[in-house]
Formats: sequence, C-alpha cells, structure tokens
Amino acid sequence: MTTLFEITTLDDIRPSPFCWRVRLALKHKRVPFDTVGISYSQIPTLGDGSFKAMPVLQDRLAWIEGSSRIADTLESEYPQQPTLFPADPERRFARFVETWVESALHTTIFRLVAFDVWKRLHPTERAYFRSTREQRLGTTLEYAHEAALARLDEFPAALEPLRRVLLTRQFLSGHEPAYPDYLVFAALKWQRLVSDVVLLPAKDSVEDWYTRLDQLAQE
Ligand SMILES: N[C@@H](CCC(=O)N[C@@H](CS)C(=O)NCC(=O)O)C(=O)O
Repeated sequence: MTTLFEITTLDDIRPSPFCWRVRLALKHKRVPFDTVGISYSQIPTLGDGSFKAMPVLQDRLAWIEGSSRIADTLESEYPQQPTLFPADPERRFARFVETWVESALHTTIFRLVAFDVWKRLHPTERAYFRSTREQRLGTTLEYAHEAALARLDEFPAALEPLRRVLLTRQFLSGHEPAYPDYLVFAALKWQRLVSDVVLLPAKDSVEDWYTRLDQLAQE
C-alpha cells in the first residue's frame, strides 16, 4: 500500500500545497493510496526520524520526502501510466512552473493565509507555527494578513501567464492536465481550503480550469 503523510489541522483540513501536488500526482498515476494527517510536532516521529517537512510518501518499502522527489519517483516507478511530464523529459517546463508558482503565487498566498492556518491548528501546534512563520514573514501573522487583504486586487494579474496559455489549450500541459497544472492548482487549493477570501472573478478562465481540476481531484 502507498501512504501519503500530509499536514493536518484541528478540523482535519489538509491545506499544504506541497501535499496537494502529490495527491494529484498519485491520482494521475492511478496509484491507490491512503493518507495520514500529521501535525508539525509529529514529523520527527515518522520513519527514521530524519524528515523535516511534509509531504512524505511511503511507497512499498521506500520513504520519500518532498513533492518534486515524490513526483519524479512516481514517474519512474509507474512508466506504464500517463506521464506527469508530457513532452518534458528533463522537467524543464515543470521546474519553471514550480519556480513561478512558488515566487509569484505562494508568497502572496502565504501572507494572506498563514493567520488562517494558525487559527485552524491544534493549540499545542500554534506557538511553533507562529514563531517559524513570523520569522519567514518578517512580521506578525495578523499584520501580514491585513496587509495582504489590502492588496487583494493585485492577485489576478499574477495568474496572467496561465490565463494566456488557456487561450490556446485546455490545460497548462496540453489536452490533459499533468504535473505543471497540479503545481498551480495546489497553490489555489491551499488558499481556498483555509480562507473565505475570493481571489479571482467568477468569469475568469482560470476559474473554469480550476473547477475542471477540482473535479478530477475529487474523483
Ligand atoms: N520543498 C518541499 C516543501 C515542503 C514544505 O515546506 N512542507 C511544509 C508544509 S506546507 C512543512 O511540512 N513544514 C514543516 C515545518 O514547518 O516544520 C516540498 O516541495 O515538498
């Protein structure tokens, strides 16, 4: 059996964008899997105790940490299933999309949702999350959240590269979605799971693309 370990909350929401990438990659490769929710303080209790962050995948006898390594492993272990990296054997496109997502989307979403995530954590997890995230943000969770709210109207422009690609094809990866789509989807899923803020107008083509992927994620 394959098990995906992912960060969970008090109400068992699994918001981590890195874990969502892997969920979709497993579905894409049609690998049956179960999931286990892990809190930050439980990470050192997994496997040999060396893991630093989720996702971690236990696949047959191997433990694998990190969304990119897991996606690469699934690609090589399940070559008979649809590829996660169509026409991208060296992963150049996927790595570019990953970098774009993390620099252009994660940074803004992180400022907006870190406070929402903190509220959803078990009380014993909150001090760790607050101190590590405030160090990263360079300010308090509350201030980062308020500042992000004040600049919400800037967010749709960050998705313009995707919007332009969607004028020419159904998914970032072509006629069918693949790992580059999952990288972007996972960032938006993270925000929507923990926050009520609406970031995109209803008529946005990105919204249609998101809905199509969300249906696949739920199948
Ligand atoms: N580059 C890693 C990043 C994973 C990551 O940062 N995971 C976060 C959850 S969203 C985590 O588990 N952090 C552990 C911690 O903050 O102690 C990946 O792509 O998998």
